Amino acid sequence: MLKIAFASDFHFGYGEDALAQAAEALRKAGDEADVVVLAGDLFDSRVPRQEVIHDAIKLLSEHKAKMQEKAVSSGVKVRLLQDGEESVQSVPIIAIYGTHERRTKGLVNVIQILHSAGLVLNVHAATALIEKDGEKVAIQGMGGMPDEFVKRAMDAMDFKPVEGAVNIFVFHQTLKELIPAATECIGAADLPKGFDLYVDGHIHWAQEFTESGKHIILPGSTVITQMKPKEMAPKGYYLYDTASRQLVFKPIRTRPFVYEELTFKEAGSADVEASCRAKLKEIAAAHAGRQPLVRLKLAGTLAKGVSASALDFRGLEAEFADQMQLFIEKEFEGAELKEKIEALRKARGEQASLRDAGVSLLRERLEARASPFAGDEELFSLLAEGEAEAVLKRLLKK
Ligand SMILES: [Mn+2]
Repeated sequence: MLKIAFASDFHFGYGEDALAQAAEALRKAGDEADVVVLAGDLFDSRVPRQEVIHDAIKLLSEHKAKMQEKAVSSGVKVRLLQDGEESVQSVPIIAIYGTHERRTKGLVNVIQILHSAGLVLNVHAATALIEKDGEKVAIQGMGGMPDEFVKRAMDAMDFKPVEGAVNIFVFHQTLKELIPAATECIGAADLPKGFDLYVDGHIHWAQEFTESGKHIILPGSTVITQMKPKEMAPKGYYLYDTASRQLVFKPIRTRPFVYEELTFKEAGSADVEASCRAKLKEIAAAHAGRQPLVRLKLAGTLAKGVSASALDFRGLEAEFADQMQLFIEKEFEGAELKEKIEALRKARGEQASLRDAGVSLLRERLEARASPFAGDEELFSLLAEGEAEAVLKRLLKK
């Protein structure tokens, strides 16, 4: 019987919690499982700072050593099938790159670096074969990519389950069943057929569901990056027993996150501040000593002559600075244009980095003008990477 843990979206480099909470997930998952699978976005950026890579390497090598030892004593064997070649491996940590780590063709991403360093087994366009006591599990996957190219790439890669094995497909995309507003992304029906379990990173909440006959899990992120109400649900990883085919969600200890909405009616600035203070005191008492993340959304209307932009919360922020990480958001009706633009910018940033948003805007514009550069995926990626020389070469070629 093999036990496999699935975790995702550690986002190393995103604040101090990312490393601590990934460490907690790896420690627990590594103790319970024979193999740990990481479904992308281990890092928060394409070219992480060396300090971030250093911390991640330290953490991964520590857990790899522990898991390797366990694999030897319990007789777990790992092989990698790639480009028609098979190699014996000793790394029980399997990964793909996510949309945050993805780089364009020809450039090296950080998951490839970890693979070359022998810290993870990269199963993008490759298959890890795990064997124990005559039982076989095949794990294959595809790294994260822009939604508009996924369907084509997935069809071209033509993923097939391995005969005689429990088959797991790992990927890192938006699914239209989960985000109905995302129009260009794939749905469960587009996923390769015949796998026993589909593991999707990218989506930051944990969920298990069946769609188009496919059993899909989202391990979710181990860190809060978006401060949406959905992030109040527990963070953790899934543990899969390949014999019983049972899946259990295992929560980890994380910094608490509290999202509260206060709605006002023709309130003056002193009323707003007093209500906020009372609510914050309540939250601070409920999570004493744990420095919760708190997002307070203020809605409704303000009294005549009171402007939302004139409301100053610096005093409140200072008052609670030792007890929580506080974000106060003003969403009063009739909010000024500046605030609306800011909210819009934030909403875009949550879907993709600003750089990605810029690139996808450029792509849309070029397509609308039927430019010869429309649909040139590599050009867009190179632009996003800031590879000026490569961009110039490409432009001169056309
Ligand atoms: Mn992510």
